[in-house]
Amino acid sequence: MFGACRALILAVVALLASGPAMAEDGYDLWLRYRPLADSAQARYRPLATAIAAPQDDPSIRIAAAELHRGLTGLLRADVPASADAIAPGAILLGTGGDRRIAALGLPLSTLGREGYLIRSVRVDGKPATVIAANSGVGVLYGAFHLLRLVQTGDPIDRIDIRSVPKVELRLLNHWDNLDRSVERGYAGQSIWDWWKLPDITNPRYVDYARANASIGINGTVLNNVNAKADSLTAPYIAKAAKLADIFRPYGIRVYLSARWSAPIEISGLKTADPLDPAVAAWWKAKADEIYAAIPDFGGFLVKANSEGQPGPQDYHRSHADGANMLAAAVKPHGGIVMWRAFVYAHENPDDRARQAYDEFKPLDGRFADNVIVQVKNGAIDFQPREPFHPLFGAMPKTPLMMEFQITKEYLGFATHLVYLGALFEETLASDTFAKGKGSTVARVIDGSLEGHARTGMAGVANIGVDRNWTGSQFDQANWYAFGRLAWDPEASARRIAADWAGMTFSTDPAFVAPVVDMMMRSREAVVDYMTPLGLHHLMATGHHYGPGPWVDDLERPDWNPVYYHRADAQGIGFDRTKTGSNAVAQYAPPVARQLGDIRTVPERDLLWFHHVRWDHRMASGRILWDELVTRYDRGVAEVAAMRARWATLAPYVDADRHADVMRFLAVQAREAQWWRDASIAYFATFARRPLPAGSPPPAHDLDYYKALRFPYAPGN
Ligand code: GCW
Repeated sequence: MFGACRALILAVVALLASGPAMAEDGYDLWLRYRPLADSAQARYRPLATAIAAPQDDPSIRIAAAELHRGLTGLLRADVPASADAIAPGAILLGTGGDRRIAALGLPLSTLGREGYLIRSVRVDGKPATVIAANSGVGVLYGAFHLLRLVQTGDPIDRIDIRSVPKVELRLLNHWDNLDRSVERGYAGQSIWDWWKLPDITNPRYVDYARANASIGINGTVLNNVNAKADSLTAPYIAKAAKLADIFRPYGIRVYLSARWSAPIEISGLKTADPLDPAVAAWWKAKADEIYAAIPDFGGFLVKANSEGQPGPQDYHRSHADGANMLAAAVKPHGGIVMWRAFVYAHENPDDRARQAYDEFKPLDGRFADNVIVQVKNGAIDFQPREPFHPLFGAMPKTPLMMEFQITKEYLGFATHLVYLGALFEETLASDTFAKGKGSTVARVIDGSLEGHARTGMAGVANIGVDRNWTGSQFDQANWYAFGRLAWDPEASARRIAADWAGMTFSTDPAFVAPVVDMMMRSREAVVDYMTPLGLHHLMATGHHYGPGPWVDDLERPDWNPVYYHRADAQGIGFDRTKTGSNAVAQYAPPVARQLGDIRTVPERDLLWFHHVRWDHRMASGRILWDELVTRYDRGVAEVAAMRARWATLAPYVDADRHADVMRFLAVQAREAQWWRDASIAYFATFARRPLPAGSPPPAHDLDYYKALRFPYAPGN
C-alpha cells in the first residue's frame, strides 16, 4: 500500500519536474508562445519592451493583444500594450492614417490592402520596430510575422521586411454538414455548432480566426459543397452572420456553398433554370437578404452537375449560364462566385481525366468578371500524386483558382504522417508551358501569367473539434503550409516545414533538421506504399482508407479501381496517349510530347499516362514488375525510418505529444505494410512473376485482403 502510494507520488513529482509547465495537447497549434531559451530571451527583450498601438481599429487591437500575449510568453517579461509614448525598443503598430506612422514616410502605397512592412526605425530619436500597413488586417498579418521571427529565433534588429500576398482569395473550404458531420473530415465533428448558433458561441471560433489570420487565410466557406438548401434560409443566414461578426476583425470573410436547386426546395419554384427570370429574381433577393445580414459576405461556392448534384445542365444550360446568373445576383454587393470544375459523368464514356477540360475549355471567356473557376490540383481527385490539372494554362481568359485538399481523404486520413507542403509545392511548381517555359501553375494561380487580378487558392479544411484541431499533431502542418503557400505560391515547402516544426515543437537545429527531412520525404513514402509510379484511385470502396485495387463491381465504371490501373497479363497502367484516351493532348504541346512518350515521361507519372509491359526496362535497370515491388518496399521502409527517427527526438518534444505521434506512426507502419502486401498480392495475379530477391511475400493471400471490411470507417 505504502509502496504504491510512494510510487504514485514519485511519478507525479517526476512528471512535474520533467515536462514543460503546461500540458501540451496540440490545441495551441503553432501559436504556443512557450518561453524561449534564456539567451534568446535576453537577445529579444531590449527589442520588444512595449507595444504602441492605436486603439480605434479592432484588427490593430487584436494585433497588439496577440503581440502582448506572444512576447510575454516567449520572453517571460511583461510587454505592455498601450496607445502611448514610445519607449526605446517599442513595437509601433499602425496604418498610414496614423500620425506617427505617416511621419516615418514609409512606402505604403504598393502594399495593397493586406500587405505590410516591418522595419527597424527611430521614433522620436528612440530605436523602435514598426509594423505598418494600409489596413488593420495588414498590421495584424505583420504582427504574426514578427511573432514568427521571434518564435523561430530569427533576428529582429535591423529588420526590413515587405510582404504582400500574391493571391487575393486565400480560403478554407469546409465540407461541414449542418448536423455537424464532416464529409471526409477526420478530426471529429464540425467546429460549427449550428444548433446553438447564433445565441451561443464557442471560444474556439476566436482561436480558429487567430490561427487562420496568423497564416494569412482571409475567407472561409462554412458548409459542404454537397450543400443543403437550408443553409440559405433565414435562421441559417443569422447563424452564418454571427460567425462573420467574430471573424471580421481577423480579416476573414464568410462564404457559403449554394445548392443549385435551392429556389425549388426553399420557395417552391417550379424550376431552377438559370435563364428563367423568376429564378434569377429569387437569387437576387436571396443575395440581398444575405448581404443585409452579412455586409461583407464573400459570395457563393458551387458544385453543380457533379456526382449527382443539381445544376444548370439539368435545364440544358451551360456551367457559364449558371455561374453568370448567380454572379449577377451578388455583383451589386461586390460578391463573387466560385464555380467548381470538378465534373464528370459516368454516362460519358470518355476517360474521366479528360472530362473537366472538355467541359470547361470551350467556356473560356464566357464567364462574368466576378466568377472564378475552381479547379482541383489534378484531373482525377486528390490522389497521393497527380500530374497538374490540364485546365491550368488552358483557359487564359478565365481566372482559375486552385483547390487543394488539406484533409487527407486518399492519403491515410489524419492517421498517416504525410506533409502536404511537398505535394502543394510540386503542383504549383509544375510548368504548364502555356506561354512557353516558366508558365508555372503558381503563375496561373497568382494571375501573373495571364494578367488576372482576381486570384484564389482554396484548401478543403482538415479541422474538427478534436483537441488538436486536425486529428493528429502533424496534420496541423498541412493547414499551416496551405496558408503560407496561398500567400506566396512560390514559397518553399521545406522552409515552411522548418518554421512550423520550430514553432510547434522545438527550434533546436538538432530537432528541426531531421524532422523537416522526415516531413519532406513523407509524401513520397505514401505515394510509394499506396500508388507508386503513377498508379491512382486504388482505394477500397466507400471510406477511401485501405487498398482495394481489385474492386470492379461499383455501379459507375469510373468509380472502380480496375478502371484506373487496367492491369492485365501484358502490363499495367492507363493509356492516355494517342493510342488510348489521348488525355495527354490536353496539355500544351511540349508537355504533351514529354508525357506522351514512354521514353521521356517522368517515371513518377508513368502508369498515369501509359499502359506498360511488365518486363519494360526502367531507369534502375529493373523490369517494371520488380520496380513496382521495390517502390512498395521502399514506402514501407521509409515509414519504418520515420518511426525510428521520431523515437530519437524524444528529448526535444514534450512527452505527451511525442508519444501521441509515436502511436500514430505505429499505425502507419502497419497500414503501409497492408497497402503493400494487398497491392502486390493482387498485381502478382497479372504479372505472374516472382518477387525480386529480398522482397518478402505478402503476409496473407489475396482473399484475406479482399475479405476485409470497414463499414464504420469515417466517410463510409
Ligand atoms: O473526392 C470526392 C469526395 C467527395 C467530394 C467530392 C468533391 C464533396 O470523395 O466526398 O464531395 O470529391 O470534391 O466534390
